[in-house]
Formats: sequence, structure tokens, C-alpha cells
Amino acid sequence: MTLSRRAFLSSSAAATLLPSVGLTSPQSLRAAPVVTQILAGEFAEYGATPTLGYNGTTPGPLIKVRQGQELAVTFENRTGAPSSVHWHGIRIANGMDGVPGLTQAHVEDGDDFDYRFVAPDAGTFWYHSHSRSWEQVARGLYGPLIVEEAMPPDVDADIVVIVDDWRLSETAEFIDDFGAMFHSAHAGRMGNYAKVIPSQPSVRLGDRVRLRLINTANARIFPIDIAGVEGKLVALDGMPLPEVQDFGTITLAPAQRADIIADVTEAISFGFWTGQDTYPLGEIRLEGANPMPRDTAIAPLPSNGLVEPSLVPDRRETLKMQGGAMGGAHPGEDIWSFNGLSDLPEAPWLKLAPGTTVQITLVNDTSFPHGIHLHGQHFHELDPDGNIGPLRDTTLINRQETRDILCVFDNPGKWLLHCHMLEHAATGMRTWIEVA
Ligand SMILES: [Cu+2]
Repeated sequence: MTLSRRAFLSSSAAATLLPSVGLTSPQSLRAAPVVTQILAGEFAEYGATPTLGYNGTTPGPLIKVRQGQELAVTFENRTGAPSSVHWHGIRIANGMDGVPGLTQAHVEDGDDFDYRFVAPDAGTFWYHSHSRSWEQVARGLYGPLIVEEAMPPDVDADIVVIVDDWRLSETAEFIDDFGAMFHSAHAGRMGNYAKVIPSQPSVRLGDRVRLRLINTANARIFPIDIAGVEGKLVALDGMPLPEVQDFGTITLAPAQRADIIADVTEAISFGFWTGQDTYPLGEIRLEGANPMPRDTAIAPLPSNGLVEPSLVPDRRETLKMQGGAMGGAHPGEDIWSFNGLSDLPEAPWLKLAPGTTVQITLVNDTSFPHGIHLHGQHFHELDPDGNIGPLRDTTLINRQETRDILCVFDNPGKWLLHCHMLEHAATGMRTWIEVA
């Protein structure tokens, strides 16, 4: 038996890499006000920002568990307002999904709630407030959640890269226009400052790295260009791609994730293509060189083994997005609706027996893009020819476009289906599905 490179690195390089399995899961997650230096570089002199965070930081602590391991965290709400935690993308037990009014009661200020669940899929996930999320997430109540494979891929560094924007005044305080009608009726509340937050500041020339990109913004779609690496796209929304793919600009809607495994050729820089020019989001600098760079091919990650959908679905349904500024008339009672209904109806939109495969045609009959998120299970995107595409938990549908998704609903419970442009969800673009 030969000594594997992984075993060598995990024993010798632990001090400079992310801590290994199981060491980074806190026993409690305390949400409370914190002051954070968000503005960097030339803007840093504007000062620090009063925000909300978990365990004293925003983003909150990196929670890392091994696939199949139970995560047990006591959420302590000290924010001054009701809150809850949603574990985004985890195929979770319904009672732990963190949706007030559907899966649990609000956790009142000063109260605690024990979240305890098994994470069945390895991949890149995140957690965030699901109470007044359009304000609490924007103020900082979110963090990365990594579920590690039993046999992680052979890399020198495993780096989480949060991508976010913030809407700040020249005194570095949040502009207090949360919930303003203008944002809700248009594309959502956009920040005026954006950056990446990598989990480590430097890499070596020649390192093989795994980059886990997470878009935590309320509403901004980030087309991201990454310079300084050569490699492959290996996962989307936490789920491995069956084959690794070349990538150019990676577009992430709010809540979407992408995993890349790549070799470092220079400092890694991240740019956001605004449509007019490239806005620099930040970089991971170079420090030294790897004396033993890898020359092996980048292989697909192991599948999470989800049940494959039947090609002939049990049911076909259509979900039409309606409303918003410059949108047509719709019968919903709020700004946005699904199939003419705003917000959560008393009865679920669909009631499904466990194991039902449903093909849903998502029709965007509005003037804005929407990132539609299903709780509790992943679904396949279908291409226009009906071919099965990647597994996702959030799918971006541009204005006046249509996308079909195919989902095996095999997780019992009451599951939210909503736009992850958080202002849109708050003003009507939400419904729910019951699997029972
Ligand atoms: Cu939307």
C-alpha cells in the first residue's frame, strides 16, 4: 500500500487548510447584532457597518459535517425580532426546514430552537434566516454549510467563496429601505457594493483548489468571471455533475452555488460582469508555489445517489409567474403571484404521494428574472428538447422565458416553493407543495 497524497496533506497541512471533518460544527448558533467591516479597499474609510450575525460574525461560521452525519445546533435568537434558520438545499426532515407558518413557529427574540438533522447529500449548501428574510438575510444572517464526501476529492485547499452585495450609505450603514415597494415591484433590493468573501486569503501557485461559490445576495444575479485558475465545473447547487464541464462566465442567481476544481495559474480574481463592464469582486492572492503540483485529470465527484426520475412523469403541471412592474394584470392580491394566487394558499398547490415524478413547466410571464427555489428536494432542469440537465434546488428563469423541471417528490412534508429574489417572495411569489 502506498501513502496517499491526501493522507500526507491532511496530516501535514491541517494548520493552513480548512479544519477537517466534524471540527467546524458549532453546538450553537447565536443570532445577534454585530459590527462588521464590510467595505474594503478604497471604501474602507467609510467605516464599519452595524449588522446582524451568527456567533459574532457575518457571514456566520462555516458549518462542516460529513455526509450522513447528524448536525445538532441550538439556534439562539438574540436579534430583537422573530427569526428562524433554513438549511438551504438540504433534503431535510420537514420539521427542521425552518419556515415559520409552514414547518415551525417563529423563534421569538430571546428563545432557542434545537435544529437536529442528518445531511444526506455531500456538497455546498448554506443556511440563512427565513423570517423577514428580505431584511434579515440582507443584514447578515447567513453562513456556509458544507457536507463533506466520505472520500473528498484530492485538493490542496477547499475554499468557500461567498458572493454578496450590500446597500450602504456613505456612513457605511444599511440604507433603511427594506421592504420598499419600488424594490419589490422591480428586480428586488440590489446592493450598491459587492465583493467576494473567501474562506482563506491565499493559495500557492500550482495548488489544486476546490472553490465553492455561494450567491447569498437578496436579489442580484451575478455573472462571475474567474481568472487565475484552469479547471472544471464539478457541481451545481450542491449536486455533482455526472461529467465535469469546462466553464466560462458562471451565472449564479440568488441562493445558487457552483463548485469548481481547478489548478492555480496566478492570483485568483473574481469579476462581476454588470452588462457594461467588469466590477472587481476581490481576489485570493498568491503566496509561494506548490512544489508538487498535480497532473491528474479532474474527475467527477461521487454521485449523491438520488432516485432517478422516470422519463414519463406521473403528472405534468404549469406554474405561471405573474405581476410586478410592467407586468400584465393578474388576480393575485399582492404584487406577484403564481397561477393568479399571491402568497401561501390554505391548501397546497400540489398534494403528492411520496415518489411521484412531476414535470413542472415554469412560465415567467413577467418583466423580471426569477430564481425559483424548491425546499426539501432537488429537481432536474430540462433543456428545450426535454433532455435531462443538472440537479438544482434553485432555477433561474429570465423574463418571458419558460423552463421545465422534473422532480421526484420523495421527501414527506410541507415544502415551500418560492422566488429567491427575497422581495418577490415577500410580496406574493410563494406557494407550497405537500408530499404525504
Ligand atoms: Cu422573483
